[in-house]
Amino acid sequence: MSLIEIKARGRAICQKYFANTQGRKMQRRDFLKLSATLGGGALLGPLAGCAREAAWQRMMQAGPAKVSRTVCNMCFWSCAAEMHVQDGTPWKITGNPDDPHCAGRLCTRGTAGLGAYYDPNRLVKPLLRVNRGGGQEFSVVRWDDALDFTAGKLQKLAAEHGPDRVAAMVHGAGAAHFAHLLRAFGTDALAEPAFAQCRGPRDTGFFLTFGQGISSPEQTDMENARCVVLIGAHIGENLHNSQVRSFADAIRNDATIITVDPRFSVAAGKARHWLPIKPGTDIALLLGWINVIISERLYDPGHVARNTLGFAELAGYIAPFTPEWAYGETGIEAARIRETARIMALHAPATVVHPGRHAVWWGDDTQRARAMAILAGLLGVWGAKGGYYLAERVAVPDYPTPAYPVPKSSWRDLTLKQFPLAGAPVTNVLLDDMASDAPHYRALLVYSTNLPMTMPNAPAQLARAAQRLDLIAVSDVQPSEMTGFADVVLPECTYLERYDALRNEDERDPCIALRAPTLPVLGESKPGWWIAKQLAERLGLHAYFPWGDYSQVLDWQLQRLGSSLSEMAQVGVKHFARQTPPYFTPGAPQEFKTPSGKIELYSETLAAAGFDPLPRYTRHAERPEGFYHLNYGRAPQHSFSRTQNNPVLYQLMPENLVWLHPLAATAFDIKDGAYIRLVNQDGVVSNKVRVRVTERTRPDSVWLVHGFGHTAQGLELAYGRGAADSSLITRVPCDPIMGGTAMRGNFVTFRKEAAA
Ligand SMILES: Nc1nc2c(c(=O)[nH]1)N[C@H]1C(S)=C(S)[C@@H](COP(=O)(O)OP(=O)(O)OC[C@H]3O[C@@H](n4cnc5c(=O)[nH]c(N)nc54)[C@H](O)[C@@H]3O)O[C@H]1N2
Ligand SMILES: Nc1nc2c(c(=O)[nH]1)N[C@H]1C(S)=C(S)[C@@H](COP(=O)(O)OP(=O)(O)OC[C@H]3O[C@@H](n4cnc5c(=O)[nH]c(N)nc54)[C@H](O)[C@@H]3O)O[C@H]1N2
Ligand code: SF4
Ligand SMILES: [Mo]
Repeated sequence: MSLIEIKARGRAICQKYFANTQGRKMQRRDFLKLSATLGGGALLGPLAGCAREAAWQRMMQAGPAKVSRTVCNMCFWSCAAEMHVQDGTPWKITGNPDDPHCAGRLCTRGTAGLGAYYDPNRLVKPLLRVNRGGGQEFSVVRWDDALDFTAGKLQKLAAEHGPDRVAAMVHGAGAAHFAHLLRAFGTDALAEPAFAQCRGPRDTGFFLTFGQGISSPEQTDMENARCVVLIGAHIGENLHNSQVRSFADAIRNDATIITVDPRFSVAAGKARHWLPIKPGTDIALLLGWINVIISERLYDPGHVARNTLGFAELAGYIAPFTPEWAYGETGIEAARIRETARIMALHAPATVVHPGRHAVWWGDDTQRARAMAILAGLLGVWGAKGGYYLAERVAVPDYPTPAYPVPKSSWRDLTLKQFPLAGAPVTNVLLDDMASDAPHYRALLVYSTNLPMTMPNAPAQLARAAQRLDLIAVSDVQPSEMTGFADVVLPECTYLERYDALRNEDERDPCIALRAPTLPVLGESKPGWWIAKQLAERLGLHAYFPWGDYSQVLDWQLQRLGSSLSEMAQVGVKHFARQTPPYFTPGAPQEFKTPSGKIELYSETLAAAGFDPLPRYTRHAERPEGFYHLNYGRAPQHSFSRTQNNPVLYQLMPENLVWLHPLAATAFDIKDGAYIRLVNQDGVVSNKVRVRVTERTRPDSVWLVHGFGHTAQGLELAYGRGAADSSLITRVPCDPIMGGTAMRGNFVTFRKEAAA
């Protein structure tokens, strides 16, 4: 099929698909039609809900579907998937039944992958900025021009300042190709938003306590738990496939669910105990719980003596933090704090204190993670059945290439001065530098991350950086907000059209999965590995990319694991035997990778770096008169800011709504369904957004799903729909320990819109 044909087909399908719904309120009927299709596990490609009859007819007449195997990239859970193509026409994507990440069923977003493939707004040709500093004008260029331009800028920069002066911000599986390229070039400044905008504080807090961070998938043994404690973690709306399943197992097994959330989340609806905490006071609750467990001696003294360090210091420190004290901070009655602490201890070690994932809340987030880790450590749940299992990964060998040069400067030079215990490069440190008057980093490569909506205050900083840097190169699949800052746009094909590095993560049962092309490449878009290799060749780095096609690398690795590319094409997922048991032997001494080899309740490492060795509770800013906490999170139909333009998911959820408590709505005389604007504490005004009046949020907070409110005009469906939490998050303290950008301490009031 030619590009023109594919695009024409995509357009026609998409137009038919939402012709009835675009520009007006989505009808319940439309939703049911589609969700019925989705619920049945068979999304009829982008045809669902429009020409359903025709599709059925065709299916009945068509031959058997051809199935090929790959890995989903609609979010980072990376479920193994199967593409079904019938008579040359993509039909549906389903889950690989052999995959522990999905157990054969993809989520809403995963089944909508064809929407990403056929999105008529996709980038299919390289672009070069016309006149820098002017408007956003790009001209379509040949790949050679785009690659020569990019490599030329990098070479000039290396000659004048050194290759270490290039930084990259990357996310997802394809990032590995660009990391390899830039390490070979001579820089180590490769930051992911998954650290300082997401999991960094959690992993740092657990690392300090247990000697290792929490991985993805989180090693929570919910299917065997008797008690699950969710602090914020809004599983169900946060839709990580097998995690939702194991949470459902816990519910089915009648485990006691304790949910701490200022909002009546989906998970709270399944909980025996919902603790609607005052936002920002979780450390007080955690200290109150620890106080109960210690003062009532609800811990196993044998475990504490054998496996922990600093219990005496903790016990002394915790004494004043009684449940009565915690009530004053959190608004949760002392009796409920006692009761829930006793339940956790009763079921320990089969108690999952879920570590959460998006952990950048208030700026003392590593300390909150520490408090959670201390609670888990006291209860002895690490390495215990029904607590945290011990994860393992497969030893996938690296394809042999020369050693990387030692960069002349390291990301650590800038970062550790500010954030001494940052275990990974910090995006905001790099961006602060690039927006400063004399930046150390002079070029930025961005791969698969939409920084303007991902990093608070990024648009203004990127605008400054664009004035100062020699190069901003962006690889994306769609004309996102980020591409608006690019000098050169390198269009990647979607995950359905390419190979990527093997999925190899810390698992309960070690396994690998292969992302492989399942559909023809659309237009001139190219896989990330190809783009990286082409740049390498222009930079004289052939030796690092000594293969012709990335499938050779994969086959080489797979052969050494006793498999092959052709076997993986058949199975999609391959399992390996565990080397060690998934749990510690009960009663035996345990070993941790901390300096002391024990669970560090008291942290010498923190003390030595000048931080509180035991978690300190600090009060955060109170909301100003007439303002409300801005709370945000996920909806099952969307991922971050990447799916709002997907025609299938657009149909399911075209805009976000702002949740207001009836008391707030009454105070401002705002009706359910009205459009309003949100105005934050610094006077920033949002797009207009529709109101949902509901008691599911606390009277002091509003709720918004992240990812909406796009300003990139090339995203024809998503542009201007809903409000962007990211634009309203302007007060952003950083976690002093690891640099995470705290996003929760922002407040909004309301501006009414004249009825349209
Ligand atoms: N559908 C979908 N699922 C996703 C994603 C997606 O984009 N779409 N993204 C994935 C990724 S990368 C991540 S990191 C996760 C994020 O998902 P989580 O880790 O679950 O997110 P959090 O932001 O920690 O938690 C959000 C919840 O915290 C509550 N909350 C707000 N303030 C407070 C507070 O002060 N205290 C307490 N206790 N709770 C509070 C909110 O009401 C909300 O219910 O989701 C993952 N799953
Ligand atoms: N305000 C606010 N900010 C947040 C969050 C929040 O809830 N609110 N959540 C935080 C969290 S938990 C996380 S993990 C981060 C996530 O942050 P990001 O990883 O930046 O997530 P997205 O917003 O989905 O942006 C992904 C970009 O990659 C592009 N893309 C998608 N697929 C591909 C592909 O296959 N190849 C290439 N080259 N590009 C692709 C998309 O078009 C999009 O431009 O955001 C963080 N920032
Ligand atoms: S959880 Fe859903 S979107 Fe994420 S990888 Fe799995 S199927 Fe894809
Ligand atoms: Mo995240």
